[in-house]
Amino acid sequence: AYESIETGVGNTEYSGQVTLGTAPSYSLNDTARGGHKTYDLAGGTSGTGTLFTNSTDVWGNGLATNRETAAADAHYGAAVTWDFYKNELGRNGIRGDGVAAYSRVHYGNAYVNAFWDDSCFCMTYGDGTGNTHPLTSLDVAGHEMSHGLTSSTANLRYSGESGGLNEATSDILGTSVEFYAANGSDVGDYLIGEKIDINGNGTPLRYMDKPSKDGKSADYWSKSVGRLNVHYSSGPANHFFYLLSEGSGTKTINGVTYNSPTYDSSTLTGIGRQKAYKIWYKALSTYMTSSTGYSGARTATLSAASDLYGSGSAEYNAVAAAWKAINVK
Ligand code: ASN
Ligand code: ZN
Ligand code: CA
Repeated sequence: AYESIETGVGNTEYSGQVTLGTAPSYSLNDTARGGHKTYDLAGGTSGTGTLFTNSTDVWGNGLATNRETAAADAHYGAAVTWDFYKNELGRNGIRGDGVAAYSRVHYGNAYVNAFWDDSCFCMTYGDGTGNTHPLTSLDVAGHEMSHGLTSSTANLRYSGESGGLNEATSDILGTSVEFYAANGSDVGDYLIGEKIDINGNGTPLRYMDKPSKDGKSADYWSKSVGRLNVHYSSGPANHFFYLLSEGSGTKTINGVTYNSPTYDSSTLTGIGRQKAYKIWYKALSTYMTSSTGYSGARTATLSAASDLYGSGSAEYNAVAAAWKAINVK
């Protein structure tokens, strides 16, 4: 689904060979997508860094030892996320104003994180363990950029239940971006960070079909869920999204086998991820507020499903059933 009118070639670490916006010749500046630029922090931890420029229009070599490689991944991730917002959500950039954020790579030394920052309107990526696994995979880029989208819409407060919903929104949209790209090795999955080897043993950072597989996340809502770290209280909402998209039980998608349980032992049939993310986005941008928790997210998504597909539609009923299946009634 990803196309570029530009001619730059990116040899990424995680997404194979891709096309990049590189105008004027040659810099990492995507003029077709709000002028999104990618900068080199070169180990620094502040400031904007230096815009990536090049004498040829080939960027990176697929290896983290080449410092353009992480830049190619980050630049590509921002472009696909931009296209996903535009073509799937009908949104012109993070704020809906056609203006791009920017990306910074090579933050610090062996820094194992990536983050969005409202104050710079930018995304930042560390180089990961041993500086060999930069945090620039497509799902992570989509996750970070979607923190900007959440800030521009519901602005879910980053603590308690609203914080879990903020995190889940980034996982839901980051995952949706990965499926949308369907490019080369990015076939799409319901795992977060499966390519960055953040645990050193090949396992992903998070699992949407059964979030507790990470050892920390909750599968279901309970009164105590809001006391968890936001990256674990996101679990029930990620699980909701998986169940709404794909249904319960065992399912193999693009070679990955999932097994998604339900709180009430109900059997669910999914409505497909495209309808699911359209419902989530409409809820986020129309009905959720900074203090929305799980109960409010249920109401918001039911209102969104009603707007999009009709109250009492199969989609509306599937939303209600998926919330019940994670113990939100
Ligand atoms: N990578 C993390 C995230 O986007 C950074 C953080 O904890 N805010 O959630
Ligand atoms: Zn996050
Ligand atoms: Ca993934």
